[in-house]
Amino acid sequence: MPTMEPEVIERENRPRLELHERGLDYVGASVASRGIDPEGVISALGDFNVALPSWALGTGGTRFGRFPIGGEPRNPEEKVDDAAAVNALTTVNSTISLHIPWDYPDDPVGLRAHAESRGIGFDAVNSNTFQDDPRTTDGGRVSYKFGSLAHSDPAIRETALAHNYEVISIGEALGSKALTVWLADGMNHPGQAAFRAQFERVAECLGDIHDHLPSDWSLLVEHKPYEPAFYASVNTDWGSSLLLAQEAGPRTGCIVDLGHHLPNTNIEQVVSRLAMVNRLGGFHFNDSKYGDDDLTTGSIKPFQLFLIMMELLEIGGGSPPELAYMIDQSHNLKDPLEDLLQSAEALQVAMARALVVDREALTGAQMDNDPALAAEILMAGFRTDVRPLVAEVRRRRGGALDPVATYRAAGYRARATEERGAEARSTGL
Ligand code: PSV
Ligand code: MN
Repeated sequence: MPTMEPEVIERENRPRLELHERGLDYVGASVASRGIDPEGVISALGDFNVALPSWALGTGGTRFGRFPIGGEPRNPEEKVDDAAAVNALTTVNSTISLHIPWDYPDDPVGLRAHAESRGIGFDAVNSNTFQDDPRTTDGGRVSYKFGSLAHSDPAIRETALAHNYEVISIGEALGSKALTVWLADGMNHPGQAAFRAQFERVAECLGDIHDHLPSDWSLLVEHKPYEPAFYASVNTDWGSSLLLAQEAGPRTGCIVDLGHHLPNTNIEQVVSRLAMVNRLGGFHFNDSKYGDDDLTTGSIKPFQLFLIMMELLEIGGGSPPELAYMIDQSHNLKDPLEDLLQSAEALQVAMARALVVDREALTGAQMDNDPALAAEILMAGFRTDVRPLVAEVRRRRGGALDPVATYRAAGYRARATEERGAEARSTGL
């Protein structure tokens, strides 16, 4: 199995170290001048772990095609290996989120042991009732074409519930602590179904799932305005998601996927509102230009990402709160591992920028109704080149100063391709 050897990381770090240390001194001094301890920033960043999605370790595609890259992981074990390679470089992606049945583990206990040996744990497990698969559709006897938890036929709702229960038991064997439910249920045509009846069926089923959870688990519900339901999704927006979470039970939180909002939605405000009522469950990070584009995190709207991090620090009292953080992207052109490395860096950079904002001064400017000063303080954080702080987190934990360059120098993709084959295909959409 291909691995990311510490010696290679160390070798690649060596020539970069001097410049890194100079940058670190500079940013440390500039942050300290704002009364912020750079060591506190480094430590908070180290605690900000973001899970990797099993389905994004291979190439993604669109309905117009897919262009596999070679050496893609062929099973959950190989996906864990690739996650471990990413984590060896970044040190802040030590968990993986499995999608069932895309990543149906034949031996969950064995998979867990394999993951543990690679330093990888299991984040939320995801059920899938948006596709027909004999393993989720009662051996192919039912279809989710017209919905799953919202379906008018109780037998189909039961089948979808049984699938969710099975995913929970797989997750228990893996050591997961949450189930994420994203539903494709809705309508493609006006008049196709009744809004209220669909919503009530989903709410009731989510309540059943909630009550089925092990006592230390939580349920995460994820909204999305459209696709594949192009007229109306049942869980269409954060308001619907909040209502569903409230109806389902106290251990239900809402997932905010950055691509699942109508254009120009103020996502940081959504984050604040959900947190205010204790229903912010976590994030699916990606970026979006037009819709659910699943592009590299921070590549289109880095300022939005920074403002979301500002809200997270507000919620966490100055450090990232404990939520389910995950990357959810589709890597159509880039090597998926390089795209994940870039996304991990973007998340750390956005969080670091928020951590170096002088929050006390910002609150003062807000209370004094001084928007110009508030902007100066906010932008001082956003404009700080925090990359040495982020790189220092990695360096101290044996990670790479330059993850993408190190990944390339290690020849990981070539080794994976040699081992798994140029035609190896990963499961996922
Ligand atoms: C739906 O678009 C989504 O964001 C959900 O999280 C799915 O589980 C994931 O993408 C994978 O398709
Ligand atoms: Mn998502």
